[in-house]
Amino acid sequence: MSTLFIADLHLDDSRPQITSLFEQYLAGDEVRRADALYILGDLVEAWIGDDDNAELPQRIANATRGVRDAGVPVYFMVGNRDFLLGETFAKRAGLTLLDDGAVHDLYGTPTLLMHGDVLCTDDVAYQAVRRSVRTPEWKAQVLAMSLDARRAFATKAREDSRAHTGNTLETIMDVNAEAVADAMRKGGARHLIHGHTHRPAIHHFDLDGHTAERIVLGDWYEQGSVLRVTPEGRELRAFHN
Ligand SMILES: [Mn+2]
Repeated sequence: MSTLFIADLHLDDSRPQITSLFEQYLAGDEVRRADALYILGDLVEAWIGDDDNAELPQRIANATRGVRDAGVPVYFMVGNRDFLLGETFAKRAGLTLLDDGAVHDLYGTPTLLMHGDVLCTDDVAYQAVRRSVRTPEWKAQVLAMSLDARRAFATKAREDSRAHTGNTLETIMDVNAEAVADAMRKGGARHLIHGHTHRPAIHHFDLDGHTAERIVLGDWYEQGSVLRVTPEGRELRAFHN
């Protein structure tokens, strides 16, 4: 029995070896024997809409569909790079969409699942941008643009993001401890799994007199990274092909 968690793959045509690693991993025994696979956001570097006719979305759909067809549920939560991913692609790719902040039972342990960006409350500039682009109006406006215009828009957004990341202190881009505690209280969970910060670790801390746990998933820029949860424990590891 095992449940697998991945996030922040940032799949992109500029890193073809990582796309291959993703396909190999999803076709392999660890995934095919799992109880479920969770993808907690930023699966791709940029998502311009479910109608994107490029090769990468099709390869992703084939890979996740294969897992689903093998009888392993694949859960997907959007991140800040792929929040335009919707039901149309989810259906095609065999994904079950999850809301950010969903609580799932993992072998008897209620566990809060998040992408992680909403926890970075010290980054005020980012949170303001997030609020403005997550409205139905903004999404509708962008999705009404041509695919070419959206590709250009995504390139610009990535440059802006890189500039912001380069100009912002490391501590500001990490999670805020109070935001973490609030989210866990609200979810009624003492276990949290998230990605986004690219700082893979298993943290323990006190939450209202109880030991709480926060697991941060690793990114896939240069290798694979997975959290494997079993009834006996959990293991966070990086791997190559
Ligand atoms: Mn992210």
